[in-house]
Amino acid sequence: AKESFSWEEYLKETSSTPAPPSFFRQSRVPPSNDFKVGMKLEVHDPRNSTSVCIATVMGMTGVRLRLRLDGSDNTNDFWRLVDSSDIQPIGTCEKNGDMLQPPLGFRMNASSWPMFLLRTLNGAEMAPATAFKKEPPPLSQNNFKPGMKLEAVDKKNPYLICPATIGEVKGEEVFVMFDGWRGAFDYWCQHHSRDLFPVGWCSVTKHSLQKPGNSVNLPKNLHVLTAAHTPSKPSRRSMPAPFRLPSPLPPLPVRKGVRGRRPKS
Ligand code: MLZ
Repeated sequence: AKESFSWEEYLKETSSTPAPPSFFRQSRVPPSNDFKVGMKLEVHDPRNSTSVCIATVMGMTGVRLRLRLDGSDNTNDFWRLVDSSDIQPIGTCEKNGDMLQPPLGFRMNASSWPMFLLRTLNGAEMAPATAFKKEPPPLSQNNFKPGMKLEAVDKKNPYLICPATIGEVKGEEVFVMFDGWRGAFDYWCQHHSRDLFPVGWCSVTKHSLQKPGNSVNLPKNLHVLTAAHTPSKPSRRSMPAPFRLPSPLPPLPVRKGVRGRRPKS
């Protein structure tokens, strides 16, 4: 049996430090999840954010909801935090004088939307207003520094939260690197992205946290790497000894699809 991932050990092993919780756009005390599977709510269509749609809670993990737009197919589920400003109780839209819209890619003829809406809401269990928590305000400045550890949503597999490292900081943006995946899942995002969490978030909110992958994260500037830069005491996760760089060095795979040996999960 594989032992589960422990930040404490991993931080020691990698001699790294977590980004302070105050750097994240997350509540210091995580909200409670008072939703139930099957409840309906209003949400901004992620593919067309100006329109407000009806969605059903299809699943939950920690304080994240897996949502499906009513009238859409089952291939476009997406995730929102219980304190996301993208979600609101049913009735909010009408109160604001707006109209509920069919999702982009509505399964039926547009003319059947009004009747579909009536049917989908008839007898539906609506999420109570108390389940919607206030979104934390955006932070004034980007305080992240390269090397800081965090927990981040894997945008290619958005049900996963994985150990990650800040790779670069540029203005309002940060480059999120997933530990042990050789760059395959890395992305740039705003420092106040709701997909970034402080170390320990998953554990407190009871969301599962993936283990780092087992590929070595090769530095981008591999050509300047010499034997002198290789760790003298390799940790469990570094390359097996003897670690010799082939000469001449092969080019690093850069494009999607060229990456022939993508590490398996
Ligand atoms: N096993 C899957 C998921 C990997 C998730 C990595 N997250 C940083 C894959 O290899 O695509």
